[in-house]
Amino acid sequence: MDEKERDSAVSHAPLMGRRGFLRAGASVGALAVGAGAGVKAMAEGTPDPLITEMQPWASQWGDGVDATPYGLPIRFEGDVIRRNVSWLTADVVSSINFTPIHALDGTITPTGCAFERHHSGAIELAKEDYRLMINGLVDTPLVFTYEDLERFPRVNRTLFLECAANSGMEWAGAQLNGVQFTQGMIHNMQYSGIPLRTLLEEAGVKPEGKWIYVEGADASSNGRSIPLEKAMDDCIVAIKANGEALRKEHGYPARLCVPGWEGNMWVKWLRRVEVTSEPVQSREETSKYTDTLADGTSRKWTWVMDAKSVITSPSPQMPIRHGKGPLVITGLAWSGNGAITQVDVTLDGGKTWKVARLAEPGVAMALTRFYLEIDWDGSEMFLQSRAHDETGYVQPTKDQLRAIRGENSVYHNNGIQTWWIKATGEAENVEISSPADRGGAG
Ligand SMILES: Nc1nc2c(c(=O)[nH]1)N[C@H]1C(S)=C(S)[C@@H](COP(=O)(O)O)O[C@H]1N2
Ligand SMILES: [Mo]
Repeated sequence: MDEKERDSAVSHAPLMGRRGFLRAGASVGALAVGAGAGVKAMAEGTPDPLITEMQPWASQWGDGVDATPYGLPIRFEGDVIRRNVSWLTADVVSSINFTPIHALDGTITPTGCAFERHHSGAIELAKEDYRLMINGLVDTPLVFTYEDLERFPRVNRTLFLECAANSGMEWAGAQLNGVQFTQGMIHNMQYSGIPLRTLLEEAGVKPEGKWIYVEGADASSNGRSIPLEKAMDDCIVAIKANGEALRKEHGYPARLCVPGWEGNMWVKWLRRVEVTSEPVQSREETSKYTDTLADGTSRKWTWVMDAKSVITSPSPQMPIRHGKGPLVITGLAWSGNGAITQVDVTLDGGKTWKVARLAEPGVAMALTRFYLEIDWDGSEMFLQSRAHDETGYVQPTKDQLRAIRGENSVYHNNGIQTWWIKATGEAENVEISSPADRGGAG
């Protein structure tokens, strides 16, 4: 910027003059009131100093372009962070934190606050030290370096990753007071990577090959068996997320994406893909990530994350502060079986449902944002959302799930969430039996 440009930039605001500001303020206020949003109009005799007085940010230089080579959110947003649940986090290197979904909008999860789950800590693995081996029932066992991976044709795909244990603490009843904790083991990123199929075809899968066993370079290795059909269909070896290198905690320099399937299978720091004739029956698919049913038996190979939705605001961490009148209800919906086609919202605990507005048409295996704008009369509400996906599947109530699964399950809880919105605007995680379960009307 030369001196002349600087002068015009600095003098831009004052040019308008006090009367100009007043007029501008009044008309904006009138518009907003016309829209019913209740924006404080300029009350007579009490001008708003934020409008009428010169503010420091309009009379001083802002930061130069060299101040922040790689930016973080502005300090006023310092509350929008990953959090953990202390009693759940027995040890931080073998634990989990949660995405602040209550405070986000749209569908892409900012990488820096996308939840992390690791079994033996987030490792630091340099690209130069990265090797990906394909072995087992293949014609030619192969080892790829990171540079090798970069030379294969890439795809881009936006996908949600949900930990199978998301909402797992809610099986026996409402427990954690915040959508970050009840549904926050999820993130949604745009991945760039190489179809796993391409790499498997490079090695040549033998006819006896029916499964793959994938493992990571970390101490836990997090090994999982995946049917070859899925591996050849849509799995991706991702080398970028949201346009940039994967973060260390999300598996730098390469991780596996298994669209729509439980997060545990999305092996981070991917080091080996073995083609096998049978599943390996690893720890992660026998003692863990199986679902105990009401009769005490357990079922395994429940890979797909079924359709689910939740209202992110208002919610316990996002109480209504503005009183009655226009209220934006918003949330997220997703399905591991395909695109979300519809989301219903009830204000009265399931007696009556309204169809919410999808911000964009549902994208298969990615998060979908929904909104319902209402005129809140200030009375209490029992807010719930219910997702439908392209297979015709409708998200069940927690009672419907418990009828089959009992209360000893941990994983795959996709039941309908209830927020009790009080007249004060505060919200609480509660459970109510649905009218259908009570045998009542509606
Ligand atoms: N190598 C390796 N991969 C792993 C894990 C791990 O501990 N090690 N955790 C798994 C689990 S249980 C989940 S839910 C997802 C979490 O991915 P994220 O940390 O990107 O959220 O990674 C999976 N992949
Ligand atoms: Mo997980």
